[in-house]
Amino acid sequence: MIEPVRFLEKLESLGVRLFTGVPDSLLRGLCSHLDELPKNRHIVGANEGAAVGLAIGHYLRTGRPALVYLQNSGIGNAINPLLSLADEDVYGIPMILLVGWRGKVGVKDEPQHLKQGRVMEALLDSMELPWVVLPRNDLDEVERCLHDAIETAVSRKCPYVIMVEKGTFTTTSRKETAGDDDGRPSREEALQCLIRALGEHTINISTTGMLSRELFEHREQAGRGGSCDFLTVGGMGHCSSIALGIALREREREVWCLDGDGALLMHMGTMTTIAKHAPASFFHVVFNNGVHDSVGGQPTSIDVMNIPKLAEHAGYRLALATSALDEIEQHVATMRDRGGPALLELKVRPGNRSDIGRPTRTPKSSKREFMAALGIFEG
Ligand SMILES: Cc1ncc(C[n+]2csc(CCOP(=O)(O)OP(=O)(O)O)c2C)c(N)n1
Repeated sequence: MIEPVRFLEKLESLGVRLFTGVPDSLLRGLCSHLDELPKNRHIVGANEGAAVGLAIGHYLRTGRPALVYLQNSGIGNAINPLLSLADEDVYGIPMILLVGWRGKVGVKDEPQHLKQGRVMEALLDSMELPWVVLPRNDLDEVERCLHDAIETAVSRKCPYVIMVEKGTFTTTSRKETAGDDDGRPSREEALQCLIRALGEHTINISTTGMLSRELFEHREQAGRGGSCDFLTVGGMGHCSSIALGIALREREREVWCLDGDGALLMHMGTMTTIAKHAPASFFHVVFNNGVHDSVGGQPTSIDVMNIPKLAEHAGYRLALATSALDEIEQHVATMRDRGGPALLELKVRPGNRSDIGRPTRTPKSSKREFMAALGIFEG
């Protein structure tokens, strides 16, 4: 396995001065070291395409390639600026992409990672990007790989992809957050409290990562299948658009979008679409722990922003915030009273139970049940 510190030292010795990306659990060890770099050397992007944009700007101003890190599920966000700007057929911008390879054939993984993992090689080949798998045992080989990658990127003037398999980097244990939480509840506690306040008749769309796992487990334990829950297991950042699509055609029931701060930031423009189309049945709850908790707890940029103010300026009818569990029920009642689109920021602390389960149903059977609960039966 590779020590992240040595890996970063090597990259710095090869002239890499900017590290930017969206965190991934396979890169967890590396990402926690990046967090310790000064703010002008490490930037967590709002999404993977934005990180590619940062790398392009960095090259234009310094003549040096940056490193962009991401999970392979984020490659879709990056394809546009990669192929239509950085590509050697357009501007020709050197950069290194370090990509966590979820769903690699032969490695057990969740359904949402399997297709993306399987098509990775063909996808990179069809993008005509040079790529390699990072060796993980011999440090000399790792150094040669990095050296070749930078040399190729710089001489060909193109992005160069390094794929990272599971178990490549060593990880240190997660930073302790207890005592640093101002008494904020956990995401799971806040979720359970919210679900109680919502009752049985809402449609709930939950965001990517631990929140969906916690929701699923809660339903299983409560003996109800969660048939009115749709888990956004992939497509991070699109939970609110899915909820909007449903709310625009739903007359009877409320649609509650259960979002994360990282996911909200990833495609924040959707908030204006929500406000513009303004379904009265749309309610947005952001579980704000300030970090990408599900993949290792790297900070998001949400701390520079006031979420309720943002929602109000975007045009939501109402926006509230709390970190108190005993205020949730009253806030839900107020939102219902005023009607949507309305937003509630729940300030929660980072972290999750280590034994949290994973959805046991296939995505297809969950979809069928969800649609049937809405009275839609697929042919
Ligand atoms: C496009 C894309 N990029 C990255 C990921 C990896 N990923 C899964 S969950 C997650 C963090 C989500 O953070 P947030 O929305 O703040 O929720 P939290 O985990 O903190 O509850 C990330 C980065 C992904 N699934 N999809």
